[in-house]
Amino acid sequence: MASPALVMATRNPGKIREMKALLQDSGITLLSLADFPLLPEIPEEGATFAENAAAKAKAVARLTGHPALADDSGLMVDALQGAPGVFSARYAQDRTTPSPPTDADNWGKLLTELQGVPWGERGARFVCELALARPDGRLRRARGECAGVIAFKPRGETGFGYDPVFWVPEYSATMAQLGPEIKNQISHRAKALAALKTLLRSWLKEQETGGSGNFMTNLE
Ligand code: ITT
Repeated sequence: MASPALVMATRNPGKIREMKALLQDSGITLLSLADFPLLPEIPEEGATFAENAAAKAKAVARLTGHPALADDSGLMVDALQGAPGVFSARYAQDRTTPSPPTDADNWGKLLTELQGVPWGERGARFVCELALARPDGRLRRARGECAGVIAFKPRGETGFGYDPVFWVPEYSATMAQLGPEIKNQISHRAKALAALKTLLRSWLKEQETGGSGNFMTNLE
């Protein structure tokens, strides 16, 4: 019997790599948006991580006919009143250049904004909102957070996004120095996914046995 399939509703390779590692022993076949090239781009227009994740998961589940897992995440910095927040991926976007900023552009801008801010005021947290949607419209969400401090300079090579400047006090290292094994134990993404795992298994079991909902692929 084919193993049940879940579509990861993201184009971010860092998120895909981590979700794959976090679900590696689950027996779930993981599909990504690359498996559905005809899918339209789903705009992120919500004011919160939760709204964006829900909109992405619902659209992808409806269009593909598979349960979909969307991740809207970002970094909230205390000294910047929660910025860059939902704009984390586009923080250093330059209006004159259409290409999206690189991770280094984004954390470079963050370090510039925080110049002169002392260690004690550099608190921040990563936030991850996951939304799991079924093709019939049912939706569940989970949130995970990971607290840290914005370092004065980047360190480490692993992970993605703001990891090189995110200092994890418990390990006296940046997230990018910790490597995937430790990151996947403590991250905002790992915590949110842990809260959804039981439900995920039961929904996929229903899919496998044809229990409920229409799981036919709508994009053939
Ligand atoms: P999708 O919308 O296709 O999922 P995206 O990169 O546009 O990809 P988001 O809008 O959720 O995703 O932006 C999240 C940004 O927050 C991401 O680009 C990173 O810069 C940052 N981020 C999220 N999780 C992170 C993590 O675990 N480590 C470092 N940075 C992270």
